[in-house]
Amino acid sequence: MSLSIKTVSTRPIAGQKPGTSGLRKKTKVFQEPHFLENFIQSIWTGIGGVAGKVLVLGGDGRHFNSQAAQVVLRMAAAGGAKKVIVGKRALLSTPAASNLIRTRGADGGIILSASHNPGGPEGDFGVKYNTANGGPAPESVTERIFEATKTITEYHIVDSQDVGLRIAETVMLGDMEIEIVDPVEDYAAMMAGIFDFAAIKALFRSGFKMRFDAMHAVTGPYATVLLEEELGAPPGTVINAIPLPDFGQGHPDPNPIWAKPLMDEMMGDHAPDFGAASDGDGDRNMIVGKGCYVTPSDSLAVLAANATLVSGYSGGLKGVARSMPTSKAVDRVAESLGIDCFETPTGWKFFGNLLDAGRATLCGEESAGTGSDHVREKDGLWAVLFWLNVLAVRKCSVADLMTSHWASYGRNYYSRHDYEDVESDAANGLVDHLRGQLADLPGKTFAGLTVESADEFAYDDPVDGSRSEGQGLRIHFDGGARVVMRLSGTGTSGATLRVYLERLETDPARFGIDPQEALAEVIAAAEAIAGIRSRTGRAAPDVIT
Ligand code: G16
Repeated sequence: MSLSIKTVSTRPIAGQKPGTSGLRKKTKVFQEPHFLENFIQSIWTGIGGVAGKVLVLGGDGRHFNSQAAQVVLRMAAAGGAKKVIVGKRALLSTPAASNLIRTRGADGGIILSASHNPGGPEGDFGVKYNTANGGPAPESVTERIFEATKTITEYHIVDSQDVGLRIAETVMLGDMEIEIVDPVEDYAAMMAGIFDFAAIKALFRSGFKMRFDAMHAVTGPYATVLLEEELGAPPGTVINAIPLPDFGQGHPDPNPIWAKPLMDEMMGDHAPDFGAASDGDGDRNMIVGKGCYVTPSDSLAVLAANATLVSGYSGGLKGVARSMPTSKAVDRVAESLGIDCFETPTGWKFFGNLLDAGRATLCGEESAGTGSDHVREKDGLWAVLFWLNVLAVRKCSVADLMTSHWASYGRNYYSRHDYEDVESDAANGLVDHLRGQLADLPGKTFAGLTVESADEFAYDDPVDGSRSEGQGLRIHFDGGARVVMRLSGTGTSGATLRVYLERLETDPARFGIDPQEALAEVIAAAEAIAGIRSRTGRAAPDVIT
């Protein structure tokens, strides 16, 4: 049955340039007339039309998720899409969406999420397009989408009622098929194929205790099925398991600041053996042992060093990759394994070519993202299961595992200082000023540290030869310490300055220092070089992770 297609006149709306990970704006902005529709139509234009294509659709369940999903369905039908595979209630975690795109041979997918940004009417919303490999669209595609947003004059949408998305079934919207799927099933099956579930079950049977904080976001249903139903962790292991449109008014970013209740429990006297959390759309993770927080950079290094203990990676790693600001802990593991370690710009999309070409198996970012070639997104629960599998085999605590890891490779003390919602001109002024100084920095000493080299990171993709410039300012000091500064590409108001600080320690007697203390000189040098306080008007960072 054909439905009538409405053609709606519109005009370009400023500010629709996709950032580090899709388009993110205040929810209210997305709800303004034509804003969402303009962007979706521009995606169709940017990908050469949607006619005859198969798409995957889902989101993290935040406020406006359901309404936006209905708009995408109507516009896909109007554009002549053949089929949309959509998660029940329009829910899909980002890694589950990536998996579905790949296993179903879809042409691409739309993910409705602003990831770790808060949700709700006053929070943020986002839309991301992923390509047929299951990964975030590369810059060449997002550029075409952005170009289309600047010239759009009309969009097309079918006239129809909302499609019921509560039952897994196949329905038609005009000539377009809609397959509504259980969001968890395929993902859980994939995890069972990678990890040794019997070993993890035995770990839980032995009395191993875990707490997983789903932060009222999309991983709740995934974690409940996998950890409690399939792996036998006691009920109550997963907390905040029901996805809520405003994430229970929380900030679904799994780090020691925003997952503070979990951190407090893990640092307390009666802490479980293992704690973990995930973010709004399920691609980030936080790992914490009893009394022992593991930085995302260290987590990547530990997974790389122990990968062959896990059946899905028992054949070894082809290579590893990390974003440039991520600590160099994994570099040392790669060196000892004799495999390549690639350094990419911030943004998961930059790992796609390396994974597709079989040059990297594991990837990770300091921003709580870890993943592998099983999908083309970072994957929060996958990282948690990986850790559980390693602990089940090594039969030791997280703290002991970290101590032995540092004894082998040294400890990369690491911290990120974020200055949020800084006035854009001030933030750009700071970066411009620092960029102007880079050439003169080598040889100069700040807070006792002498600059060895300083530059602005540019990435030449070794697979397709594309070049991405302006990817962060980096200052290396004699002795291996480093400061990186860049502006975030995921914020929705003002600018967020990220200052990444790192120093390698090889003396085992100094492995137990508080990271802020261990990095005190590096922090002071960053301030002396960039004048962060005076230029931002802030006495201290808003968030330290
Ligand atoms: C996104 C990207 C990540 C990036 C992170 C932070 O994560 O997918 O690759 O590291 O943002 O980016 P920025 O420093 O520019 O804010 P997510 O979890 O928000 O999709």
